[in-house]
Amino acid sequence: MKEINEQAEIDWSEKKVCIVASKWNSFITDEMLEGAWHALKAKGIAEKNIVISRCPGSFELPLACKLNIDQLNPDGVVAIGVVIRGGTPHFEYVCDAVTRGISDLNLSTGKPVTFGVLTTDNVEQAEERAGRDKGNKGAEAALALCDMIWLNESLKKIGGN
Ligand code: DLZ
Repeated sequence: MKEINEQAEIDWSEKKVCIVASKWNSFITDEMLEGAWHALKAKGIAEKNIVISRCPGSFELPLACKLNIDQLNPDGVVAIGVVIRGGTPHFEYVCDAVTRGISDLNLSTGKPVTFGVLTTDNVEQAEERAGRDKGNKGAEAALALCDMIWLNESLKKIGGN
């Protein structure tokens, strides 16, 4: 059995990452964006290599991430949004679209796009997950992205590309 070495070297200062945050529920997405930014900085990614942009709502996240990939060619993207259940089926439609859109984007572009999108029943649940009681899902998505970038780099080395 051949297992990839967990200690494989990677120069994070050379990596370029985009964070795309939705403006809808920005009082929560801003906290998640900050969490993601700090997590990337702590990893060693240079400030100049962290590009932040915003889109109107979570529905627009997949295209906004794709535009970042097409125009900036980053190593990966963190998508940040908050969808809160209301009294109409809108919640399901937006959740469906953003989940499928981001998942498709990973496969169609071959670039990691991680899912920092909260889908909650109410504002309290979202706030808890944006830096209060239950961690910061923006930071978690940023670290997941670093894991995927690392995996790609490690496989590249093994494959000799
Ligand atoms: C319209 C809408 C609603 C009702 N709720 C949310 C939400 O909870 N979270 C979110 O990110 N976006 C919401 N939106 C906006 C849609 O994502 C989208 O921006 C609009 O339908 C315009 O395409």
